[in-house]
Amino acid sequence: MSADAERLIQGQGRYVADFRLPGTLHVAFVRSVHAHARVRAIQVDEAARASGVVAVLTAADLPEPIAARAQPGVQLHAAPPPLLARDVVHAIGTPLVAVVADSEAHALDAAQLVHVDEDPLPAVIDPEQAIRPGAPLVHPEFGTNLAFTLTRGGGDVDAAFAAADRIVATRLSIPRIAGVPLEPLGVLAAWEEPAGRLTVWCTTQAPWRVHAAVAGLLNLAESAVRVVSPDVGGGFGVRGPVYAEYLITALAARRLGRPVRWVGTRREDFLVTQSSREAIADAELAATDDGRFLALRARVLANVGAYASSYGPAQRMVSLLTGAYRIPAAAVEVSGVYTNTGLVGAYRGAGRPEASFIVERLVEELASALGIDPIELRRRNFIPPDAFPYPTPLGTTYDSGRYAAALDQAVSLVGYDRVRAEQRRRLSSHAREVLGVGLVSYVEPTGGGWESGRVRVEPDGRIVAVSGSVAHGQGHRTTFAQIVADRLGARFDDVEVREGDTDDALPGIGTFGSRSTALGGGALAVAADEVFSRARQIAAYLLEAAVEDVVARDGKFSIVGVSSRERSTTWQDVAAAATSGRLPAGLPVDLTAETRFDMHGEAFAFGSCAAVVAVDRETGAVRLDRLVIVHDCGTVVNPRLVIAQLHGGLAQGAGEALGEWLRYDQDGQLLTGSFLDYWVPHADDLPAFELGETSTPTPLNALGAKGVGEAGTIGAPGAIAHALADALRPLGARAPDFPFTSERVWKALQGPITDLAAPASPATFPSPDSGPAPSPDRDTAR
Ligand code: MCN
Repeated sequence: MSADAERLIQGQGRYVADFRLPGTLHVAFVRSVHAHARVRAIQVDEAARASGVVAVLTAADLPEPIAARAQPGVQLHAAPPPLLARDVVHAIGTPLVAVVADSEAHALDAAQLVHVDEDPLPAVIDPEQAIRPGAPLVHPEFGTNLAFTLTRGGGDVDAAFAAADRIVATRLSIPRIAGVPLEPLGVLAAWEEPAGRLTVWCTTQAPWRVHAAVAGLLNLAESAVRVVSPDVGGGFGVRGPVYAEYLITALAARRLGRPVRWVGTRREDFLVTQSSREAIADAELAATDDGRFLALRARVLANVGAYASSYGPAQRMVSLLTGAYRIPAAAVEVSGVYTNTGLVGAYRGAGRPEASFIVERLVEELASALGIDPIELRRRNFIPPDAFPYPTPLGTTYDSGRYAAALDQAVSLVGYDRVRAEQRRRLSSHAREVLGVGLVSYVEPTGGGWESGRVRVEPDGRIVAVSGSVAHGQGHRTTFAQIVADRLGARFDDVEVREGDTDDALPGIGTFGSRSTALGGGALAVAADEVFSRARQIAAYLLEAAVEDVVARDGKFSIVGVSSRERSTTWQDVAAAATSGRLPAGLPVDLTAETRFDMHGEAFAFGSCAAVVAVDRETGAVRLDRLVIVHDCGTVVNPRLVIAQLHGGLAQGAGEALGEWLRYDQDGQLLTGSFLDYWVPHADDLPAFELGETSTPTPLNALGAKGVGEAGTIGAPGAIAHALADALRPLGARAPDFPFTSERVWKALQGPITDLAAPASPATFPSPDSGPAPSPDRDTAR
C-alpha cells in the first residue's frame, strides 16, 4: 500500500470539513427552484433579522462575474455562471442569496425565511430541441442557443466518401453523468489581520485557478491570497472549476473579517457540481471492401448546460475522433448547445470517452457490414508502430504507440475464442442467459501545457520535492518521491513531497487530463537531474574522484568499481559541504533547482479493453461478467498505483454503461438529485478486473511516462456496449443507448424481429486467431 493510501485508509486524512477555526461563520445558499425564471423580487429582511444571522448577500452586493474567455477561432457566446443570479435564473439550483450566520443551523433556518418571487419561463433541456427554430432561448441576447462550434479536418473527405466501396453510419446518444466524489463541495475562508491575507481551503484539484479567481474578484495582491487543497475526497475532473460557492464564501470572509465556511449537501452537490458527457453524435466511416478505412465524418451536438464553463471536453472530442487508426481524411464538428440545465464540463475522460465510443462504434458497424471480425478490422487499420510521430488529419500528433500489441494481449486475456464457443453453446441450447464479447482500442492523450517542479536539498540532507500538480487520491506523494529518489540516488524515505498549497508550491496548472505523472513528474525529473549534477560535483570533491566516476544509490555517493563500504559519502555530507562555505571556488553551493516543464506535445497512452456480458433474455438484465484492460502508460512509476487507477476508471466506465444517468424532466427539474435516484455501481455489480500491460515509453519526457488516470473510463463503456450488441445480435435485437438498464434492454429484445425461441448464431465472422503472443519482456499480464 502506498504511503498516501495508508494515511487515508487509517482515517488520518484532513478534508475541508475537518478544518475548524474559532469564530467561524457558516453560509447557507438559497437556490432557484425553477430551471428558467425571471426573478421579480427577493425579500431578505426577515432572514436578516433571524437569530445568529450576520449578513445576507444578494447579487446587488457583488461585483459582476468574470467573463469566460473566448478562444481565438472559436465562435463562443460566453455566458459565465453568475456568483448569485440577478434578474434571471437559467438552471435549477442557481444560487440567489447567501445567508451567513454563526452556526450552520442558524444559516439554514434563516435561509428558509428568504422570499424569492420567481416568474417561470419556458425551459429547454434537450440539445436537439434547443437548436430547433422557436425553441426557448436560454440567453436571448445571443439570438441562438448555440454556444460554440469547433471544427477540425484534413484530407479530401468528399472524394474519399465518393470513392468508397462501403459507408457505414451511426447515431449515438450519450447520456449525462455525474462525477459524484464521496466528499461534497466545501470551502473555508479566513481573513487574517493585521497580515491582510486571505486563506482559502477548498475541495479543488486546481488551487492556482482558485487563487487567480479569488485575487481577481477581491482585488487582492496575489501574495495576499493563499489557497490550500487539503485532502480532497475525489476530484474526477468535476473539482476543476472555480465554483461560485468558493468565491462567495471567500468574499464573505474578506468582508466580514472572520472565517466563513460552506460545506454542501449531497443534493447541492448534484445540483452544483458540473456533470459531463451528454452528446448526440452522427458519424460515418468510408472504407474499401477489404476493410481499409478511407475517411470519417462526424457531427456532435453537446449539451453544455446553462452557462459556459469549459469546452475542454469538446476540444478533446474534435481532436481525437480518428482514434487509434490511420484514417487519411476526416471532417468533424462539435457544437455546444445551451440548455436550462446545470453546469457541464470535464469528468474523468473529458471528451476522450465520447470520441472513442463514436469511432469504435463505427468500426463495429463496418465489421458487421463487411463480415470481417472487428478485431481483424482493427489490426488492418491501426497506426503502425513505425509511423510515429503520427499527425492525424484532425491536427493532433501522437507520439508513440503499439496498438496491435495491446489489442492482441486483450484478446488473449479475455480468451476470445473460448468466449465465442460458450456463446454458441448457450445459443444452441436456448439458454435463458446469452453471452456477448466486445473490445475497443483507445488512445489517452496525457499532458498538455506545462507543469512546475522544484527539488531542494535541505541542510540536513533531506529532500523536499514541490509540485504544481495536486493529488486527490492518485498517490502523488508516493510517485513523486519515487521519481525524485530514483533520479537522485536518494532514499525514498528521505524525500518529502509537497503540493496543493499556493504558499508552498510553485505556480502550476493542476491535476487533470492524466497529466501529473508525465508533466508534474517530468518537471520533477528535470529539477532532480539538475540537483544531482550539482551534488555529484560536490560528492566527487569529497571522495577525491572524477565526477563521471561518481554514482549514487540508496542515499550514498560512491565511486564506480569501488565498494561503497570502502569509500562513500552521503546526501547529508554533500548538503553539509554545500552550506559549509568551505568548498573550493567553482563548485556549486545551491542544491535547489526548479523548472517549468513543457513537453511541447502530448504523450499518448493507449490500450485495449474487453468485456463479456451476460444478458437475461426474459428480463433484459445485463450482468458484467468480465472486464479486461491492457493499458500502456509508457514507463510505469508505481505498478500498484497504476492498478488502482485502472480499477477506479474501469468501475466508473462500467457505471456509465450500466446505469449512471443524470436526468432532468422537461421543465428542467433534476430527477436524480440523490443516491436513491442516481445509480452508481457497487462492488457486487462489478467483476474482478483483469489487467495486462504493454510498455511503450514516450520520447517527450525524461521518464518515458504517459498517463493512466482516465484509461478505464475511456475503454470500459465502449467494450461493454460492443459486448451487449454482440449478445443481442443473434437474437435480432440492437443494443439500446447507454445506460443499459434492464428495462431498455428488455424493450430492445421485444423488437419486431426478435424471436426468443428461434435458433440463432452469434456473429458470423471467421474466428480470429488470438494474435501474435505478447512480447516476452515488456508485455505482461498483471
Ligand atoms: N502512474 C504511474 N506511472 C505512470 C503513470 C501514472 O505510476 N506512468 C500512477 C501515479 O501514481 C500517478 C497515478 O498513476 O499518481 C495517476 O497518474 P496520471 O495518469 O498522471 O494522472 P494524474 O495524477 O494527473 O491524475 C488525474 C487523473 C484524472 S484526469 C482523474 S479525473 C482522476 C484520476 O486521475 N481522478 C481521480 N484518478 C483519480 N483517482 C482518485 N483516487 N481520485 C480521483 O478524483
